[in-house]
Amino acid sequence: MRTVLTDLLSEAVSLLKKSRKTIALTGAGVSTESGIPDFRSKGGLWSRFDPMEYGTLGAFKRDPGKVWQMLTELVSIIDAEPNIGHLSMAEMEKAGFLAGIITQNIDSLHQKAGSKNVVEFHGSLDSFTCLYCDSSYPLAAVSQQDMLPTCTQCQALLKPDIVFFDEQIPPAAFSQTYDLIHGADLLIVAGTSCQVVPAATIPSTVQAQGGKIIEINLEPVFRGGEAIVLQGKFSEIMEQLQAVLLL
Ligand code: CNA
Repeated sequence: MRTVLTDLLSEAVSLLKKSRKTIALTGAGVSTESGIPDFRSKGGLWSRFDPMEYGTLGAFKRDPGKVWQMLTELVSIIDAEPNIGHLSMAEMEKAGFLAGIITQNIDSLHQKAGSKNVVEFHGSLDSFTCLYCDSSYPLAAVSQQDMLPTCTQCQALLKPDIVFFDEQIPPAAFSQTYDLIHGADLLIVAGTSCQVVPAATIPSTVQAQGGKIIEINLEPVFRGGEAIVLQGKFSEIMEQLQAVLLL
């Protein structure tokens, strides 16, 4: 007898096989198994750092040292490696089952895993820009400095190229996202609590054009008939999906 999860996996695989264009929306939960804490899970960053005190550009400019206490935990991503879930998504893209990924993550692990078409909706921690003269620095150069990295040209503060809560989504990320959404009839929503707008509106945009949703999460956001909900660890579920899909 098949388990419920196995039935749902088969349903998901059949949707993936039928789909003309599948895309993915990923969040911090896809990288927890690579050792990077997410925001909202138990023990996540927001249980220790208040988002409004640590997650805004205003806070960063007011008290950069304080915001760096939180950023330091994320800078550890320089050593993080993609997990089997990231690798499976890259394989799905290579095999033609995934047109691209819109990620809210700033850790570049999808690209490290080999995914080619990745939109970084909230920017990336891979580089830093001087708040005064706009000089750009790679993360490797910055992480060798102490906390509060400064520009070697003008000594002003460096800001990571991530999108804080009070900043706009970079226009290029927006247009790439809407290019990807165009014509998508299936969206995999993985490891996100879907609480941060405008990224959180992507599932309903895809649904509004007749698209279906497959959700992968430890504690799913979509319930009932709105989505195929694969509840569990991203890496385990993606590995199973990929195995059946790429038989
Ligand atoms: P979130 O609000 O912390 O939600 C994470 C979701 O993932 C939750 O629903 C969890 O249940 C789920 N989850 C956790 N672990 C797993 C797992 N192993 N398998 C499946 N599901 C899991 O994070 P969101 O991405 O929704 O919020 C968007 C923020 C988080 C963006 O601005 C990111 O920049 C930011 N962020 C990114 C990183 C990163 O780049 N790795 C880390 C922390 C925060």
